[in-house]
Amino acid sequence: MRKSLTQFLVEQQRLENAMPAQLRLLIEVVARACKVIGHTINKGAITGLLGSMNRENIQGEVQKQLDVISNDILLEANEWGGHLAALASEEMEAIHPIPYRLPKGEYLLVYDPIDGSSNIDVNGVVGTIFSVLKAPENASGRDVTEADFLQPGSRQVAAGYAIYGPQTLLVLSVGTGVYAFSLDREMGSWVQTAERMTIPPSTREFAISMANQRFWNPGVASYIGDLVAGKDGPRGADFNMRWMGSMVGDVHRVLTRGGVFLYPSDSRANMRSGKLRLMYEANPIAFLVEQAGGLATDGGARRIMDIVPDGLHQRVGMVLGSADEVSKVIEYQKPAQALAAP
Ligand code: P6P
Repeated sequence: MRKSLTQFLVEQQRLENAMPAQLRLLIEVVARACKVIGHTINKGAITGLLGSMNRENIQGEVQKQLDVISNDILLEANEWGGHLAALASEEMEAIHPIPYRLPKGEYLLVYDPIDGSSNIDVNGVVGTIFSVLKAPENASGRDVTEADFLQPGSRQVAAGYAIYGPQTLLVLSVGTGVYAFSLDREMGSWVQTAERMTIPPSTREFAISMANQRFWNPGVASYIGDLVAGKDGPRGADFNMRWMGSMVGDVHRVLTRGGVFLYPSDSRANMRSGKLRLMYEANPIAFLVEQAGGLATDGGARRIMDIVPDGLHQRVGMVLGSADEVSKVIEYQKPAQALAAP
């Protein structure tokens, strides 16, 4: 009999660093909301919910109907439980404090309701990414502010994603390794199908959008050039490339079989700080990647989870995955480095 998500969480409560009841409720509520989001996306064409709104989000990106609907699903699912002090989302410019009429809790939830939403209309893989922080001690007696969210990723107490693909999976860590749960649609429940997922330290597979090649810094250009050169090149081995246009999809492949994923900052005016958002994309993914034995940096030697955010929607360059390969990317970033062969 496979373990349910509830059984997993109860077991986590029995560990020495017992999971607090509010955190357990938070994860169960988010997991339930992801079931609803997955179902809503799955029926998108039938219910006429594909396509875009005629408005943009804070990122200046055209919002899909399902971006807004999924944002509200997570908002409504989490407001009543008394486990959160506030929420924040890619789809909302400001933070969303828990209304005064409802009980407030100790946690902050930051999420991207649908990552990769440009893939929705073409039936591509998309996902929901979430990050959990503790509200500052002194926040209990006052209104929560955006500044309370601006904590480095190393302060996360839990993180995860749901991935809506051929399978609907919930991949989660509460700091004791990475676990995956598959949605059993007949029972409507999450059942554990992977435990302590581990990223192999080396890989022959990379993920980057080659369309941006002319904008990369010399280190990235040289690193990717050597991968593409294959066995006749400096690396002495052939590499394979995958790019899903949905970070959750690429990251799940890396967590499952290794690889290196790169979305570096580049010379474009709007990409000098990178594309991915630190608080609700880079940090939760970095938490999972490190829990699985991988590395996650800003493309250089700066660890994603060491970055102190200066804004809720701050962007960052990102390189993550198999530790040996991420270390190589860092090596290539060193100025005018005469790089050793493999
Ligand atoms: P591009 C989705 O919008 C996202 O933030 C990530 O999920 C994905 O890896 C990346 O952007 C895709 O970016 O420039 O290839 O469209």
